[in-house]
This record gives sequence, structure tokens and C-alpha cells, in this order.
Amino acid sequence: MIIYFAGSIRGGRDLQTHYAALVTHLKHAGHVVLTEHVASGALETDEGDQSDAEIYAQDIEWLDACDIVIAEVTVPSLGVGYEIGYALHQAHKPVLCLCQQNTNLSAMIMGNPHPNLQIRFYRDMADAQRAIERFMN
Ligand code: 6IA
Repeated sequence: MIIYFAGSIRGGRDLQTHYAALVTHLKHAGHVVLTEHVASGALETDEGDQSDAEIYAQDIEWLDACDIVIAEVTVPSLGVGYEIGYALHQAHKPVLCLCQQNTNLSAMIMGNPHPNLQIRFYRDMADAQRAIERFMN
């Protein structure tokens, strides 16, 4: 599968190691992850050379091209929220939101009844990986 992985960048990088573990898991399972940079440990110091307009255009192109979106939504991020809305309502892609247990997740995600949206709260990485497998099946 071609996967768009979404995770907080300017919203905060507290869970970067979780993003990296999830992206590694997806790649080991044979999937293509279009957005590997979201999991990069170097992003805090080096955002790269792209302008914001170029980043936006590239990400929209990838959202249109992917098979599914997997979003780690524990750390609130305007960009991730926008991507989820775009994926569901414009690109018509299935979206899995993964969230650590005991997170006060936004009502705009929790309350969205869209049939292509699944939200799963996880205890640990193994639990998150099981949620991904169930979503893909
Ligand atoms: O509002 P945030 O920055 O937290 O939004 C994060 C989300 O927006 C991620 O899921 C990304 O898909 C997207 N996004 C935000 N910034 C970038 C970015 N910056 N590059 C690609 N996607 C981004 C520069 C990164 C660098 C490696 C060139």
C-alpha cells in the first residue's frame, strides 16, 4: 500500500520516536511511506530548503496519490488536522488516527462521523501496530 503518514512537525516533536517506530514498521511490512520525513530525527534543527508553498503543494499531491492515511494525532497539530480533513472530504481516502491512551483528543476528530475515519487509542507500540494491521485488513 502507498501510505501517507501524518504526524506533528511545528505542532511539537515530542513523539518523533513514535513516528519513527511506526514508519519503520510500515516499511518492514512492505508498504511505501510517502512522508518519511515526518519521522526524521533531524527535523528539529533542519527543516530543509522547501518553501511553505512547496511543502503544501507536495503534501496535497501525496494525499491525492496515497491509498490510505495513517495519522498519529496525540500531539495536536494544525497541519495534521488539515490533512485529515482534506483526506476524508476532498481526496476520499480511508484515514486511521492513532492516539495514545488518556489523550484529550479534539472533538473535531472524535466527533467526526465520516465512515472512512477510524480512531484507535493505543497503550504501546505493539498495540498501535495491531491497530494498523486491523485497519488494513
Ligand atoms: O502543523 P504541523 O507542522 O505540525 O503539520 C505537520 C503535518 O504537515 C505533517 O503530517 C506533514 O505531512 C505536513 N508538514 C508540515 N511541515 C512539513 C514539512 N516541513 N515537510 C513536509 N510536510 C510537512 C519541512 C520538512 C523538511 C524535511 C523539508
